[in-house]
Amino acid sequence: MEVKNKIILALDLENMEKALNVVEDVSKYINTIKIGYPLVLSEGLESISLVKEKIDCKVIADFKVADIPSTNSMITDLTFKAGADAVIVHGFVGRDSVEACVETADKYRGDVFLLTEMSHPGASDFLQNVSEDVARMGVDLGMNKYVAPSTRLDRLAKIRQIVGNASLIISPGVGVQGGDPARTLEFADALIIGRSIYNSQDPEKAVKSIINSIKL
Ligand code: NUP
Repeated sequence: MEVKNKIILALDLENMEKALNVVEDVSKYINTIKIGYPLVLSEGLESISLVKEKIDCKVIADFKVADIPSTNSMITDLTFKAGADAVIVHGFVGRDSVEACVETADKYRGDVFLLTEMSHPGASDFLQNVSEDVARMGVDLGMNKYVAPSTRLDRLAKIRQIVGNASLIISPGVGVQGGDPARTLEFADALIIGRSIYNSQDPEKAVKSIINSIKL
């Protein structure tokens, strides 16, 4: 997965027309789009194919899959059938649940991103205690794609250390949640950015200014 300009657009909008306008605005600079519950629950699972018809891009389905193995398999299967290129999966539910997603994704040659520690403050209540073990489990399973927070760089650095330099880490939390793009990219391979782009009056300009801040 080659993320253009190291920016993944989080398309958390509830209206397809608005979402497609943002996608079109940033299409020169972005080739990877993350779609999650806000868009899919508003506009349906076909949101994935509609976005891919609009611009040539990869879609990461942010469904934070966290169920028993058989249900995880079904969710993953439906996600790739709908045209997604990758799915984001929670690790805290355990090895068998994650394996179910990986096995199903393999049938579609799809990618699975393992969510280690989340970026919001509440992640330190419970998730932080297990996030290093989650990352180690991912390594043990031979996984090479991870999500880790830009809001706590010490934690991001630790997770990078565990998963190694050959793994791809994508990092949410830049902008509105407080993370810094350039500093995050010292440890992560790409940034997941939503509100700073789609809430901007001029999404293209917002993306360009983030790209400039990365290059400094
Ligand atoms: O730990 C995570 N933090 C996070 O913000 C894992 C995520 N998947 N996300 C998602 O990244 C979140 O659901 C949203 O889609 C995006 C960040 O958006 P924003 O804070 O840039 O608007």
